[in-house]
Amino acid sequence: RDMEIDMRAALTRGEFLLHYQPAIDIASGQTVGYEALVRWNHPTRGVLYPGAFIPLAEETGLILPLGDWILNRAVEDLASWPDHLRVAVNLSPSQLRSGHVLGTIMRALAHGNVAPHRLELEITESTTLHNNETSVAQLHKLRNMGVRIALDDFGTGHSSLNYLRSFPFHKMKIDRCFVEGLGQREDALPMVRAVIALAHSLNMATTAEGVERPEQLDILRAEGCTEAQGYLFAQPEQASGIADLAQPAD
Ligand code: G
Ligand code: G
Ligand code: MN
Ligand code: NA
Repeated sequence: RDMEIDMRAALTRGEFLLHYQPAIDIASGQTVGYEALVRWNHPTRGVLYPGAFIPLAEETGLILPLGDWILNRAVEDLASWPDHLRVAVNLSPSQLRSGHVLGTIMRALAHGNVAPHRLELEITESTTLHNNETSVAQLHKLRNMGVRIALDDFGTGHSSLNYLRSFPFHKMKIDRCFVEGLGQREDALPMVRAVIALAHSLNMATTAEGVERPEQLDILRAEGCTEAQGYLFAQPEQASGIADLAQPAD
């Protein structure tokens, strides 16, 4: 419970921050956007990663104010970036179930005067999503506005083929456990190839996560994967440390 009290205080004290990791278009080599990843600069425990506090935030309902803060900050940051860049924000299922995320996003985009297609929402499968009307209705409205919707962590056991039928996602993010073995393990390539073919046959773009070695990128390029993210390109870091995020002077 101490952690819950700390987390409430952290929101008012401004202890949360976002790190950004680039997504690279594989064909052109250009950065096309950044995924926002939340961190908590805890006063005594140092910088905490999402695994250490998101589950508790979900249990206690604090994910709603925290999620709003994340969306507002990410869109505010995006408004200051060059127009060709997107931001991707991870959503918890409970944020969608709550029903107010649509309003938060519409206000944030309007306030920053940001085109909706520059925002991408990353959704992980949860069994509650397909049979929850509020979640599905909001996702459809967001998609109709032009916001992009990505299915995160595909293939991890939280996602199923059936899930792909429940919503027309723009993009599939291929979990790094599939990408890891490329060029090293024989079973890696057939899996990645099948996942890319499945996504593309459903008109979804693909992002390979956790790309760490040049040989992985070469294979992904040959397989027609759309985008790549991983330590090969950059670790997540604060926006202020990323040169590409400065507006070009004209
Ligand atoms: O670097 P990393 O430890 O940041 O992120 C681990 C996982 O935490 C991500 O895969 C993502 O699912 C989750 N995560 C990161 N940032 C956010 C966020 O802003 N909101 C939610 N709900 N989850 C996040
Ligand atoms: O689940 P989600 O994909 O949203 O979170 C991405 C997570 O993966 C973050 O915790 C991020 O720090 C981590 N990550 C990003 N690139 C790499 C990589 O190349 N290798 C590894 N091991 N982790 C990565
Ligand atoms: Mn993600
Ligand atoms: Na992921």
